[in-house]
Amino acid sequence: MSSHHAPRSGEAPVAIIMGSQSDWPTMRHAADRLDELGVVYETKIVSAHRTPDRMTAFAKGAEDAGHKVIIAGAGGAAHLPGMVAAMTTLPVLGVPVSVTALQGQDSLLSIVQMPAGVPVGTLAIGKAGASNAGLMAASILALSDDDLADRLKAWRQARTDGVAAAPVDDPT
Ligand code: RP5
Repeated sequence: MSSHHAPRSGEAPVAIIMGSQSDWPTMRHAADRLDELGVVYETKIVSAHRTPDRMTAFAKGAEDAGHKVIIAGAGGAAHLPGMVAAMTTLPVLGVPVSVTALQGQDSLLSIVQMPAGVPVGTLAIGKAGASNAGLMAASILALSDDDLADRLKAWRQARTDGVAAAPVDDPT
């Protein structure tokens, strides 16, 4: 029996936010994992630099909106995850997106090196980081949702079971 309290209508436990439309091809991999695990989420474009008021309203209202975990992706001078983390105590998972000549190294360093007291859980650059942010959001929610914990374990087991014992010439 799950101890999870289902979200009220319209509430999404996970918010996936990103600085730009151009981040979506990366950030959609977080959404894909949540879809596979049956976790409800919202997606929003929120830019620290271009829409700072929208960012502030989102971060200050995130808890009241019913969000439990925030996934924030941004490229370049990626201030979005850290600025959102400055305005909420919800867990913030930061995803560096590779969109500039520096190929995500810039956003990784912008996101990861937070001052003590304002944590951002920083994932890998790009698709792998977005995908793992989705999985990590699910594992956080699974702490209080036994059914989700079972789905997450099954998801991981399926990946394990999908690894062949030996390589073949043409895997397709
Ligand atoms: C960042 O600048 C966004 O997160 C995006 O990764 C990057 C480039 O944005 P666009 O110029 O493509 O809108 O703020």
